[in-house]
Amino acid sequence: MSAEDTVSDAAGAISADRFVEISYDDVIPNNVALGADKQLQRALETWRPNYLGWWNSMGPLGYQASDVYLRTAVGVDPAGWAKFAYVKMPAYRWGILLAPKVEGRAIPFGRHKGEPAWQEVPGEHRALLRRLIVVQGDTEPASVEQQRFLGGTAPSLYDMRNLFQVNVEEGRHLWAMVYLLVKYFGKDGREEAQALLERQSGQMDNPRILGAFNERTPDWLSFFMFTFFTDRDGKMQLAALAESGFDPLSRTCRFMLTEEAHHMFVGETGVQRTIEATCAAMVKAGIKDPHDVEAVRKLGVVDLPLLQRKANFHASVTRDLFGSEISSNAAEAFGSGIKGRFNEANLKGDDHVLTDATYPVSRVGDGKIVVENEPALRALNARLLDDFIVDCQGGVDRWNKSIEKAGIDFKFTQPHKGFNRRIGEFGGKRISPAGDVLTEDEWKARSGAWLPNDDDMQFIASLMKPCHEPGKFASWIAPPRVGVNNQPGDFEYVKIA
Ligand code: BYC
Repeated sequence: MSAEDTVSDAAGAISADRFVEISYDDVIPNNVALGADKQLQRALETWRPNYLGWWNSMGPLGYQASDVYLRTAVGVDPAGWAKFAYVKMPAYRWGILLAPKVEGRAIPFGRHKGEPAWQEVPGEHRALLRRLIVVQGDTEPASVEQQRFLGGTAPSLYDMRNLFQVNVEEGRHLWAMVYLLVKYFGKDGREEAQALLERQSGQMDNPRILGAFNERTPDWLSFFMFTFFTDRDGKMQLAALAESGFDPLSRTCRFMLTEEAHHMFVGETGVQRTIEATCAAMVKAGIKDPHDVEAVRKLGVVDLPLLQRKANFHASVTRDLFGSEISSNAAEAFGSGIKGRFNEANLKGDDHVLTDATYPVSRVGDGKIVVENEPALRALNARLLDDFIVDCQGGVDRWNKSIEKAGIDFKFTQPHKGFNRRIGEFGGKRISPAGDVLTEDEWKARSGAWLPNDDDMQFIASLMKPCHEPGKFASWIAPPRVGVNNQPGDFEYVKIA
């Protein structure tokens, strides 16, 4: 039985009423009646081999012939949308899935507030809309490229499977944006769809659009931090786009958010399990001081100050993804009803038009950090960034609980918003994690203690040894509390071929 058959069988086991809306008979699984739109179907079927070519050359290195225990979306009902089965990655059923249409939906914000949501691209906002869809689409394959080499050093089959799950779903998110481009933007949409496969993470001549997606993801700690912080930018941005007055974008993003939750889970629990392994080893060896780095590293686990430096790096690079705090692009996207705020439709206490509203924005003034009120419309990126920082804190608090439980005196903190920024109000300014404004010399003298240094990276690299035996885990990471889909501890998540 082929991997595709396995998934079809699995999908067939889903109750008929849920399954009926997704066609898995088509080459491209979908719930958008693709078969009824021959031109679109042809365009996507033309793009598909190019996508598979990209996947084979830029997707996970190795393991493409292995059976991986993956979930595949088989419906858009939140109560039962996915099915687990062994699949070979190239046979994953990448498809086009939109959340159900809400009849009578109105545009929830901006100048067009209250008008019926658009089912077609509004001509006057076409360029802006296309740009946002392209930027969103560009991040998806970029992250797969960044994570290409990680399978070979997976600390367990469980983690390897999670990596591949994230990868195939980022691939599906690319499909989601390509669907919008090809269906709604004609020839230039098709050209953009092709260009999404041509830019490459970290490539000098043709890099990915946003900074963080050209950074390397060289090791598993980077992967966990990336999925904790950067995938959470994905959540915030998708949530803002899910509010869009352009209904197909809204519906697409709403379904993508369902998948995104797992990616952040992988990141949060990956760091958590690393912390647990460190604390358990320290307790066992009778080491009380988390800053006794030499002693801790000898145990084959990651010292907590190093994890803090990794978090500082990923938090700050990800914060740059929100763009400048003060942005006329963001004001225009909001005013025109294209991109809302986080949780827009449920925000109480304002008019969702924001003509006269203000928002407090932090910046450097007179050698110290000041907070100034700015027109809320122009400060939307600042606001989304603040929402993101709040969202991160829940995970950081849970990490701290584990440390506290182990009786170790250490607490993770998020660095100040201005720390290590390249974009926006703090771009190029020197701010300590505590929020002090520094001179260049002070920064040079102290930043090695705040960001991963060469010694840290070498130590992490020394830990990155594969552990590919079912039920076994590398020394530096604890097993998960529950298996994927409640599978037992020694489950063979990847049958390495
Ligand atoms: N690097 O007014 P500005 C995800 C550009 S992650 C390089 O400051 P704006 C995922 C900007 O493009 C979510 N360039 O900001 C996670 C603009 O250029 P143009 C991805 C940058 O436009 C993990 C110029 O600077 N989705 O899904 O208000 C795995 C001035 O821009 C950067 C989105 O981001 C940067 N960091 O907002 C997989 C949503 N920042 O247009 C996936 C869609 C800014 O003048 N994108 N620039 O040539 C947007 O909403 C906006 O484009 C941004 C920027 C929020 C990114």
